[in-house]
Amino acid sequence: MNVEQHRIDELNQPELAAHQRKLHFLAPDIPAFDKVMNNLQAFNVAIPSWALGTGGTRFGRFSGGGEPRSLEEKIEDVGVIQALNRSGNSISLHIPWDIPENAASIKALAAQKGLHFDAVNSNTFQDQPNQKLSYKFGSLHHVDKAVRKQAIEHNIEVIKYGVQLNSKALSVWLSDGSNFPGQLNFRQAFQNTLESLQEIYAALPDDWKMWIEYKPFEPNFYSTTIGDWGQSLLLANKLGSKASTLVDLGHHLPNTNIEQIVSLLLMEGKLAGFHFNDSKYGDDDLTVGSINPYQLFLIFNELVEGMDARGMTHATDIGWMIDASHNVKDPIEDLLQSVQAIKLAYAQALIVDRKALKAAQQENDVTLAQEILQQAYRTDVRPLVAEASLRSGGALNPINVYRQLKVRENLIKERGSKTVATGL
Ligand code: PSV
Ligand code: MN
Repeated sequence: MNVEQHRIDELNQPELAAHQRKLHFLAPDIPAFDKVMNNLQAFNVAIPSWALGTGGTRFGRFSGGGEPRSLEEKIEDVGVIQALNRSGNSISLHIPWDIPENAASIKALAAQKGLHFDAVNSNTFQDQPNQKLSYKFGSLHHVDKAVRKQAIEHNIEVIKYGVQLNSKALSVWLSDGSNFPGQLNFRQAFQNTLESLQEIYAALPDDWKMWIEYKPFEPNFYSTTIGDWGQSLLLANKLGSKASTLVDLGHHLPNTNIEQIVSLLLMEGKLAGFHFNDSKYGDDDLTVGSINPYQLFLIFNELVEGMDARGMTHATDIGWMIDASHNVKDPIEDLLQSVQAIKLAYAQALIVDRKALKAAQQENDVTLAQEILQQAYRTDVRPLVAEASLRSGGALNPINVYRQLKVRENLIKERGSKTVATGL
């Protein structure tokens, strides 16, 4: 479904006066207003192709209506998101869930919607029909060289698909690990993983990156071979400058200080980027900002400070991606909410009084340092995010416009009420 610009403009109209009132009230308190606006307008988050369908759990799946039945339809859905919020201008593919059979036409369709392709993700955590060897006991870390070879070849094939689409990064997440003590020789598993990754790394084009994601548990419950940021960073350092560590917010044990991890990875030039989501217990894949928006702000606070310290461009120098999938919401609404939450946290981080914070830190003025951070966090920055969207041609309130346009109802008419998208 195409969302036409004039419809967005029309539906913005009734909200315009209230928006301008709120913006005029807030603007004098934002010293670098134009800079904040430029940053917000430039900021985009990649949409994962696997989040456009309804997610399931191991207990079942309740599919929603009008789910995309093909990669083309997923691109259409991302096009809707991009039209509404002007901050979702790319799509990240998971292979083989979404194989671009005809790269040229897929690329053209995406371009038509103002989209390009972000990182490509390999999948050696599931067995595919007709696959020769099983990944039951892992892939790149497997004790059997033949299994490792098969998994290496899959990753190289994924790079080839990515090259056709003009992607620039391979994102690797391994479920490799063990379920019981004694099952695995940790050193051997790590060495096998390193050697496998080295072969994949050798196949990366010059201008490509390899992003190494870590996760402490699930689907293995005793050990994961790339279980934390230390193990990922170790691999990235051994592999070379194209390899770095990808932080998925849901891949930490409870109460981990993720913002500190982010700060140090940035300092080392080894922060690949993010898979954003939120969680209460484990890798819950809930809507970004729905459980712990303060943590999200603290992460963005470190990102802005750390990226500025290295002279990096916020919008493009690391990978920003959502990795959430929900089982009871409309996936497009869920993604719109996630992007919105990310932009709010980013806006709050942009308005932190850095000079004052630095001075307070230097003086060990703990109270003042906390006040400064919370001053930014407690500022209602929604008018800033809405204004950035408006200036880029998006909706003041994307969810509201989405509902008024009856996008889901139209998709159900077009695609039916019992469609199932590929993914988890
Ligand atoms: C694993 O939990 C993960 O975070 C990886 O990024 C996978 O690619 C993705 O989820 C699959 O949903
Ligand atoms: Mn992830």
